[in-house]
Amino acid sequence: MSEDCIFCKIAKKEIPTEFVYEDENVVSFRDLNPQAPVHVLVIPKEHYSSIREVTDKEVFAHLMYGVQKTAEKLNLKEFRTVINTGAAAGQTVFHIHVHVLAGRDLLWPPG
Ligand code: DGP
Repeated sequence: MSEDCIFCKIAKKEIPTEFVYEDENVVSFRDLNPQAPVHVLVIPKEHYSSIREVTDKEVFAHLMYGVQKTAEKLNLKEFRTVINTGAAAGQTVFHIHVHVLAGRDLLWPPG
């Protein structure tokens, strides 16, 4: 737990949040500022600021499993996953998270 980390507080249920998926390692929940009709964040319960700070490779497996289970729960067949690393790449919350986006044209690169 990192003090003042909003995602740690969500994972610890200190901020009431409806989870799409939860297991012993990860939770997922809807993004506050959705960029697509479906926009869910998958986070580990353990605090790591970004992909760069992860020291246990199991965390990556837990995150991807959380993505799979989240997609299953929401019946998503096609979706995009995004991980922003660092402010210049658009990271604003420094607790690693995987964005799961669906429900609109998500082809990349656009156009
Ligand atoms: P990123 O830019 O990759 O760091 O994404 C952070 C996302 O987190 C951003 O899309 C908005 C979302 N977010 C920030 N604070 C909260 C919060 O308190 N609750 C929820 N559900 N989402 C949040």
